[in-house]
Amino acid sequence: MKGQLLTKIDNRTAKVAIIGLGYVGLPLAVAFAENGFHVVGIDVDQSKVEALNRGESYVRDVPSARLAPLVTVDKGVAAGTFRATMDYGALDDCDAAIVCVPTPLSKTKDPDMSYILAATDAIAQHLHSGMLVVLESTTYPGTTEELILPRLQHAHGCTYEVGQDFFLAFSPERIDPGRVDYTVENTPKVIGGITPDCLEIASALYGEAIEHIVPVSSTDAAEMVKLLENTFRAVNIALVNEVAIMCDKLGLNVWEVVEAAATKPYGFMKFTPGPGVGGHCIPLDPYYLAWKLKTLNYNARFIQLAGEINTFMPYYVVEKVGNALNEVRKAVRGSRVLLLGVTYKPNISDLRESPALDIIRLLEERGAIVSYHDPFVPHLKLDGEMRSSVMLDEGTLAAADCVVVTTDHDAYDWPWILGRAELVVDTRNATDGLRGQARVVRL
Ligand code: SAJ
Repeated sequence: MKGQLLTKIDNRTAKVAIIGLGYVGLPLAVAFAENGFHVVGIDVDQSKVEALNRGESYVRDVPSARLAPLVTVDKGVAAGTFRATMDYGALDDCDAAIVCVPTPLSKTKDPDMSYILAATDAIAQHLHSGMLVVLESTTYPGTTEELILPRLQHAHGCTYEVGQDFFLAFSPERIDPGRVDYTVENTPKVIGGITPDCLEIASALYGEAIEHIVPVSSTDAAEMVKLLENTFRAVNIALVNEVAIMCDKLGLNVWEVVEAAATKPYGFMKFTPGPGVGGHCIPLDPYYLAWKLKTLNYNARFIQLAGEINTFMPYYVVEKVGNALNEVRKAVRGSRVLLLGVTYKPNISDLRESPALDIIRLLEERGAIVSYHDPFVPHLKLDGEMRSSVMLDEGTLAAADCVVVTTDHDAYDWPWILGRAELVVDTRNATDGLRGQARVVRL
């Protein structure tokens, strides 16, 4: 089986299935198709499947102009192709299935494995000899071996020997939406296999589309690599957030301190304070690791503490807004507060876990009249209530008792804003070095 599969990979006759066509799956599907493979994308969302088969991309990192040439109706096309479907039956003639489905947290911050399990059970129904299965979704160490392997070994009433009849690996996704310098193709790809042959085959396949493969000794190790990467970020962001709080108490400018520390050419990595931590990775991934260690009676203290500090930051920002209003003899209650930028990081439209949403809630709980502007978010639904971005003009700025810079999109003209706002609480140091009529309070 191994020889046959390696040959099909080498001559690109191997058919590749990508399960989950989001910001991870679609770029990967296109990368394989552009490298000469016939790729079938499987997703549960019919509108996505139909859009993709029309050559229309909904993922910013994959322009439609790049997708369209790969979507073919003529199976005779020699080059690589891509088509999307909702039918897992497509796996019957696929040689590889790569799972790129979400791994959210439940309300109690426990891993929600439902998407991975649904995909695994669907693959199991179509598992056949000589198939490679790879999981890319971020998850706790042990998932591939403990949850996926058993379901595939006894697929549809048969017995399949891993490393003989089928091959199983884990390879963490390293997609950073919106980033252009690092892409699927040029970001090193860590891979761990259940057996050495599993690793060899997965490495051969990814090696056809990705420049640098980083093999590790097991799927558990590969799962842990990803969690270290993102826990590293969560902990260091929490550290610099706590440094911001300390600098405030010491009467120091944390931004000056961070910038100066960042001149150290070795042994330091710059992180900046902010209003909290958003996104689909950093606030969530570390809790997958903490959850696993809890089952082993170990308390991952850095992860817990980082989570506490990062989730405290919206409260801290609201406290600063209250103090800033107090300085101009205004109460939070009844004051008009305008947030600039509600996405979780600049120049994207993603609202997931955005701290700006917590700041809106907290300010309204204290009686403020809150509005927002965000060029990427014309409308948003917060706790069931639809809201719309206001026009950003002299009127809205003049009417605001306090303007809060929550996300520093490049589109903002900060000198113009400072020239028209009365009071600005800047959580991103976006107005650093700028002067205007506005009184500016920074983190
Ligand atoms: N943040 C700070 N201070 C910082 C860095 C980030 O407050 O110094 C905040 C951001 O405002 C945001 C949150 O943390 O709200 C997450 O920011 P992020 O830059 O980590 O962005 P993400 O969530 O898109 O993280 C992705 C991750 N990519 C993958 O998981 C494959 C992460 O591993 C990348 O390192 C990160 O992009 C990146 O470097 O841009």
